[in-house]
Amino acid sequence: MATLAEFKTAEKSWWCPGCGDFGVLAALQKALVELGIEPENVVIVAGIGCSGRIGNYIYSYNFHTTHGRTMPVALGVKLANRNLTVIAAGGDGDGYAIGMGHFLHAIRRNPDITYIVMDNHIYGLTKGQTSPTSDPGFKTKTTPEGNLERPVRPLQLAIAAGATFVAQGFSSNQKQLVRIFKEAIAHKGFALVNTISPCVTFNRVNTYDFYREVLVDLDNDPNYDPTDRVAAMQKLMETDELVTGIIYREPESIPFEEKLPGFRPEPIVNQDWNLPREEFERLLEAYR
Ligand SMILES: Cc1ncc(C[n+]2csc(CCOP(=O)(O)OP(=O)(O)O)c2C)c(N)n1
Ligand code: SF4
Repeated sequence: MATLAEFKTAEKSWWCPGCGDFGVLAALQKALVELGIEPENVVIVAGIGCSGRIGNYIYSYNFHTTHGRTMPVALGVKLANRNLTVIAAGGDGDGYAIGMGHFLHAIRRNPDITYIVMDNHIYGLTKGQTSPTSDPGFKTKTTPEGNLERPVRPLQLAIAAGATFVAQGFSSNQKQLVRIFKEAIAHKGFALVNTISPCVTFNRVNTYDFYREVLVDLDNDPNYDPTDRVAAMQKLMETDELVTGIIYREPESIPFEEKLPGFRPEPIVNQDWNLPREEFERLLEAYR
């Protein structure tokens, strides 16, 4: 079984000291070790952003894709080889601005992919512009007079789109984050883990202290039922999404790839795709 050290790479981190993304990285490596998954069976599909560097620091396969396109790439990987553990990761800009269309349609399809959004309410890599999750009134280089837009609420959107697993973690709550990642990876279907991951350089409002003050931990509520979709939506609306824990989980989820017509348990990558000559000619005929 792989150890924590075996999931680390020799690459020196490029993140600012104190960046929340360190906590996300550490929790993900720990979750993979505790689940007994081997590095050669993991594919990180990362977007563009500070957060997208996460794949460089995990010893596994890493597909650093273009901005906002983690979802179609991750789906392609999963369809080609469903035996792989596919983890998509990126920022709130990557997932909820340019990648928003892919995000909602990935949820509808429910492939067995874990999607970790490292949400810092700002564009970090491009040095501090307003993002879709930025608070109203938030002042940045693109909104010097304060953000005029209402923020996207990704957890409510995910529930409304039919998500089968929705959770929120906080990068400084390692114990809970490791548990959430383990459950998300083990879930049979699409698992969204929005992870609050403060940007200490460009966001001086949504800080670690701010979140420690306002976050409500669902683990402390024995009456909360994460299998009740309506209750999940209500909780998110009541708390304005300032919660951590597993918000919703559908116990009977069947992943997209298993519902495809002609599904065969053997991954496509291992199937014999040599067509007999006559069959190949017959297929070509349709295009002549
Ligand atoms: C197609 C395209 N548009 C815009 C950019 C510029 N760009 C790079 S990263 C980024 C946003 C970064 O913010 P986020 O996704 O929240 O990640 P963070 O850096 O905060 O982790 C943008 C707009 C790009 N690289 N490609
Ligand atoms: S700019 Fe922000 S998000 Fe990027 S590495 Fe630094 S602290 Fe992290």
